[in-house]
Amino acid sequence: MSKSTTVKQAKPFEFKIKGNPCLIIIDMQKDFIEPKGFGESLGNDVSLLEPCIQPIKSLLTFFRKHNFLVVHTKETHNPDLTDCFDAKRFRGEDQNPGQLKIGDTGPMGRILIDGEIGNDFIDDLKPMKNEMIIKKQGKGAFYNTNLDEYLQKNNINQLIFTGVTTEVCVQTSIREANDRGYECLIIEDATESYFPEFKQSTIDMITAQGGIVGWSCDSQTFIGSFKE
Ligand code: TIU
Repeated sequence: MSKSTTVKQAKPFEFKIKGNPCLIIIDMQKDFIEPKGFGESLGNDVSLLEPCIQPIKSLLTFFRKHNFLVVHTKETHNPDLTDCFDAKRFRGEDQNPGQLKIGDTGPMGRILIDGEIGNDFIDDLKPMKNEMIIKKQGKGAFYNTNLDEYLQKNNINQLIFTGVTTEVCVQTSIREANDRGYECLIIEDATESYFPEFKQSTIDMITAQGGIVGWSCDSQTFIGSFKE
């Protein structure tokens, strides 16, 4: 059990595990990680996100082995787009008239639409049947979802954050979680951004000022702490 585990090398100081932690995997969907999805439609080089896949797989295996809770989030919209603000859907349309936007049909199906191939999780990180999937329309995992309720019901107080992209959906979700009273640890090698410098800045912002938003460490440091 985790009761006495401490991640001694966490930044800005040790992270004491006080109960069972929950692994939060943010938006590991083809739409962001594979070509011809939403991420690429925004002009990004999606190959930059690939390095975080293996560390997330290692953490997922570890959490499953210990029977710790796992939550997978998914940025998604209904096919009729009634749950998508125009401010999100049409952002940048005038600047990039030829680009696919949310709801348009691309090679992986309709961009960011629930049930389409591109909107599904990548093959390496498919949820198991017993794992919670949180569908979200915003960047934050708590906005307009029942994530907080689900975590409270399961007596979770500490969240281990992974996924993409670091400064958009991951950072928004960590800030939402911190304001709701959760202790948050971001796993540095288990998150990526289309902008490496934004990833580093995000981790620095989270851990600065005595951990104003949370803690950080890498995946092997986290897993290794349970063996000490
Ligand atoms: N564009 C970008 O960096 N991210 C998103 O739109 N969503 C998530 O971060 N998942």
